[in-house]
Formats: sequence, C-alpha cells, structure tokens
Amino acid sequence: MDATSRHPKARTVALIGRTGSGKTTLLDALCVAGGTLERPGRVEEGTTLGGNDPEERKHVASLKIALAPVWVGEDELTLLDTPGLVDFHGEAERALDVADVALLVVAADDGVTSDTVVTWELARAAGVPVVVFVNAMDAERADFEATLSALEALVGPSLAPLEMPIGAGPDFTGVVDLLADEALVRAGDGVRHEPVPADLADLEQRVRASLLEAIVVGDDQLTERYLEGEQPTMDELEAVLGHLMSEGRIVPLTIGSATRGVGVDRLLTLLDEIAESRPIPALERGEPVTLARDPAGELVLRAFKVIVDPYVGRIVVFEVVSGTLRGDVTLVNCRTRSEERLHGAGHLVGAKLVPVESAPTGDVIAVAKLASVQVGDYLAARGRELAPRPSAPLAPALTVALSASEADVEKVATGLHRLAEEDASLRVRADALSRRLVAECAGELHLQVTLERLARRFNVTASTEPPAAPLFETIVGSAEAEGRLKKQTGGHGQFAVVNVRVEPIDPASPLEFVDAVVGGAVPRQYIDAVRHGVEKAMAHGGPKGYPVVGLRVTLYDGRAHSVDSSEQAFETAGSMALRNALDQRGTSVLERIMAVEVTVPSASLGEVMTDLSGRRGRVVGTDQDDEGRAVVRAQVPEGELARYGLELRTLSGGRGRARVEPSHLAPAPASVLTR
Ligand SMILES: Nc1nc2c(ncn2[C@@H]2O[C@H](COP(=O)(O)OP(=O)(O)OP(=O)(O)O)[C@@H](O)[C@H]2O)c(=O)[nH]1
Ligand SMILES: [Mg+2]
Repeated sequence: MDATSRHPKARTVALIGRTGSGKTTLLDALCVAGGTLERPGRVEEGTTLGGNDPEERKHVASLKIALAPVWVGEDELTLLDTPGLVDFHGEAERALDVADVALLVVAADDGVTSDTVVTWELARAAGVPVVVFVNAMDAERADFEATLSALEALVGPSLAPLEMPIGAGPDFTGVVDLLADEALVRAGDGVRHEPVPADLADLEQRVRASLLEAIVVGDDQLTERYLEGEQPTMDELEAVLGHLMSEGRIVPLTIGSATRGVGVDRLLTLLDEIAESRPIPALERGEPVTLARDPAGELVLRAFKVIVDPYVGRIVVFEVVSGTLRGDVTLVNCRTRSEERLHGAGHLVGAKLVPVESAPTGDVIAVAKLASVQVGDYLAARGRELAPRPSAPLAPALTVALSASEADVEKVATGLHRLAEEDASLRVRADALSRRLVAECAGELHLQVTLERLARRFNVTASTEPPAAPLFETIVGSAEAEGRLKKQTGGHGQFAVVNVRVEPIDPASPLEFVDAVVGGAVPRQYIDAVRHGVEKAMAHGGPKGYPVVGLRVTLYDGRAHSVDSSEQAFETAGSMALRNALDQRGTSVLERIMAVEVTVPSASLGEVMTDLSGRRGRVVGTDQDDEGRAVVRAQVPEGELARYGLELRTLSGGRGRARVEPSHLAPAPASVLTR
C-alpha cells in the first residue's frame, strides 16, 4: 500500500504484561524508533516516560498509565504503558478500554507466569486483539524455546511467530523477519538488512512456509495465487495479517530487546501496518450502539482518564472517537448537557503536554481546564446522547476506613477524591453514619501507594482501620409520635409541636415524606423544616446506632406559635418526633446484600463456592463464559466482602475477578451485631 495515497491513521496500543517484563523500557525504545524521544531513559534512574513520579521511582515500577505518541511516516500510534503490578491492573483495564491493540510483553528470561496469564485474560475480556513481544532476548538467562512453548500453551494454535531469534543472551544479535525473508541485525545504533544466516536457512524456510499458509487462508484470492506458486508481497501479507489479528484468528509474535533496541523498529512498523481502530460499544439514547470510527464523521470525543498535574492543573485525556478535532472547538458534554470549550488540545508525552493543531479519529489528546468532565463522558454536537455501557465495578480487594487529625480531615477527603479521579482502582466514599472516609483499594500495596501520594501531593497523613460494618435500621411496624419543643430562654422562646405517623416501606426506597396537615396546624413555611429534621435524625442513627432507612413519615398535625416558632424549632421537633416513634415501636437491623458475580478458572470453582458460603453467601446460579471459565452469581452481605478481592486472588491464583453491585437490604443475623 502506498503510504501517500491514504489518510494518515491514528490508533492506540496498550502495553500490557507482568511487572518487570520491560514495558516501560520498551515504551522509550519505541519512542526513539518513532522519533518522539532522542534517547531512551532508564527505569532504575526514573528517567523513562512511564515511570518518573516519586512513587514510581521508589517502587521501581509503573503505577499508572503513561502515554506517548509515535509516528510511522504520517501515521500515529498512541502508546499506553500500563502497570504490571496486579494492584494497579485497574489502570491496565482502563487502557485496554480504549486500545485498538494490546501489546503483550513477555520477558524471555522469566517467561510466562500467572501474572502474564492475568494480563492476557484482561485483553481477551476487553475484546482487544493481541500482539506478543518476547522481550529481553539479550538477557543472560533468556530462553526463547521455553518462552515460546509456554506462550503456545496459553494462546493456542493462533499464535504466529513472525520472527526467529539470531542467537540468545549476550549473543543475541538480531532477528529473522519471516515475512520479509531476511535478517535484521543490529549494527551500531541502527539495523542492517542481511540474508538469513546459513545455519538458520532450512528451518526458516519451513517455518516461513507454514506462517504464509496461516496468513493467506485469510484471503481467497491470495490463497489461490499462493497455491499457483506466486509469492505474496509484504503489504499483501500484512493487510491480511491485520485482518486476521482483528478477528482474533492470529496472535502475531515478534522478538527483541528493549534495552538494546533490537526488533523495536520492526515492531513499530508492524503495529502501524496491522493495527486498525476498533468500533466502540456505547449507549445512544439509552440503546446499545456500536460507534463507527469515521474520520469524515461528526466530531465525538470520549474521556478516559483524568490527571491532576501540579503545574497545569486538571487534565482530561480523550480519545477521538470520530471526526477530526481542529483548533479550539466547543462541544456538549452528553452527561451534563453543558457546553465545554476545548482550548489548547495537546499530546501527552509522558508528563509533558505538547500542543497539536489537529487530531484525527483514533488520536488521543489531552485538554486542560475542563473542570466538570469525568472519565466515561462523551463530548459531541448538541443533540447526541452518548454514554458508556454500564458495567458493575470490580469487588474491592481491600476496604478500609481512614482517619486523620481534626485539622487534616478535610484535606484528606479532598486529596483522596482527587486521587480517586486519577486512579482507576481507587474508590472513595463517606460512611453514612460515622461520616468517616472509606477507601476501596486494590490491595495492600495500592493502599500504601495511595497514602504515599496523599502525603506527597496533599501534605497530609491518614491512618487506616477496618471499616465499620455497613448496617442500617428500620422501624418494625407503624407508630404515631409527637415531637414537642418548648423552651423559654430570655425574651424569645422556641416553640414547635409536630405529630407524625411512621410506617415501614421497602428499605431500599428513599424517605417518603407525606404532608397531611390540615387547617395550617403546621404553617406551610415550616413543613420543609420538619422534613429536614426527620432526615437528620435518620442519618444520625436510630436507637441501635445505625442509619435509619425505609420509612414513610406522614406529618398529620402540630402546633405553632406566632412569635416563638421558627424553622429551627420545627426542624428540632421533627427530629424529636421521629426518635420518639422509633423508640416506641422499636427497630430491626438490616445489612446490605450485594449481588456478586465471580469469574474463575473452572478448577477453582469448588473452593470459590465453599468460600462464598463461609461468607454467608447464597449462590443463585453458576454458568460458563466463552473462555470456559466458571461464572458464579451469589448474594453476599456487604460486610463479608471487605477483603474479598484480595482473598479471591489467593483462591484463584490471581485469575479470579468479581464484580459487585448493591442488591437489597435484609435483616442482619444476631451474630453480626455482636462483632
Ligand atoms: N536485559 C534486558 N533487560 C531489560 C529489557 N527490557 C527491560 N529490561 C529491564 O527489566 C527491568 C524492568 O523493566 P521495566 O521496563 O520497568 O518493566 P515493566 O514491564 O515496565 O514493569 P512494571 O512497570 O512494573 O510493570 C528493568 O531493569 C529494565 O532495565 C531487555 O530487553 N533486556
Ligand atoms: Mg513499567
């Protein structure tokens, strides 16, 4: 294909793989090959694009998505480096959500481990086509054969090596490119094209023939010509290969060394040739749709990441879903319906924002000063109603309550909310009753890094403890009660009387407040104050100390005084009336039941079921997914899930995932109350 006869293309590639496999090193190497960087940084020195903040330097690992654009001619690839550490896989998932291709990096000296399998499964679950890069071929203990057979076991017959290594370890000098039928040998800072070395020639011919057969089957015409003895061209082969890869029928494999820059140029040109923009599943006006990636279409952007930069402030990172962004434009946020002016869009190169004039479909751009755009938001012309398809969040690995000194409480809350915006694995909420902050983390290390970030960026320290059991109270039957406030303090008094009827309703529904006052017994302007009083008392907690839910409160009578009554007085009387009703009739304690969906390799099914019943879980069904894994649906009390993600990881060799959603409230057994 002639590069000048087509539109420039922009696509995204997510680098995934276990920690230490060399993704961040490869990101820099690809950036050197693609002209974005002059020379690569070093992970140990914290000078790479993808590992340069203080926490990443300290842990010598990537802890968030890092972005960088690279160019092949006019075409662009946005590379997304992701953390390999399991606690930070939320970021890898976020990158896979927008990736057109996943580049699975496997180090030839430590091969395929259970963490490699987990990242492979993340890409599969996201429906992203995969290219494998066997890295670190230069390492002392590099073992290509062992790595290849482990990958064959993982990927199956669709794994298609496009290269063969020349030498290994310190003797690794280059690769044989099977498509081009030539050797690419390292020479100084560049690559020399040479004939295939004589000692590999026989093997190369055989491997090449079977590779070509596997590719040409993807195109009838090509097959016919191939069978008649005609050699397909590189472009023809790569076009069909791209096609087969997009359909998941071929998983191409290439080889190299990120530190030595071997195989990196070839990897870049290959990615450019075979990566195609993926259609995006979304909702339009509530209906499931698949968004086409049309460069000539209407401009649509999707926000997938927020970064709070110490200098630039809040930056939103978008994927250009369709159309082309040119200069400053104003679009509508489909969620809030408010206009957003996009000013000064740029490419993120590591931590740096480099302005761009235009951004085509498939490009990834960052825009500052968009205070109300959140991850998942679509920006488009007015009238479009786009939204992401909903998915239940992953079960937290670890739920903790945070406390801080009185002076710091507010700063801790603001800091954590900011961090949660940036971090796909962190969720923060306020506990309804204790008002304490509760953080849902992806593991002990993630919690540690979160506290480190809090200390460095917001200059506050917080301590953690197990969260309070998430329990609630409701009234056991109907009751009528009065709240009477009558105080004479100096000149002005406080006077308010309210009479309420309190009845139980579905505990999941919000307060039903009914105004049934006749004849102005409670003047109109005080009705809302009574309601506030009732709400306050419910949030403050019932006789047993838990937030109160599931009530219909009917205000049917009361009394006011022309001078001594006030909103404040009626609010207090409202609270008193509710408390009296609860005390009179009594309350029962409820716990929240979560709908849990666990996906595990079928070998772990038995253990997972036993574990769920140990958590007072009720299994409602089991199933199998497309990949043959077991899917268990269960109802489990929320209080039993504080460390579920972590324990599931242990149970399933890191391969289990659980999604949770609130289901309903149910009576809590006595055993829970005495904990
Ligand atoms: N010998 C050799 N070492 C490599 C190569 N690529 C990376 N390394 C080294 O492997 C170590 C880990 O590399 P990283 O690039 O940080 O690995 P990563 O996959 O980004 O790790 P996480 O960020 O934790 O997921 C570093 O010491 C690198 O210098 C390679 O091609 N050859
Ligand atoms: Mg890294």
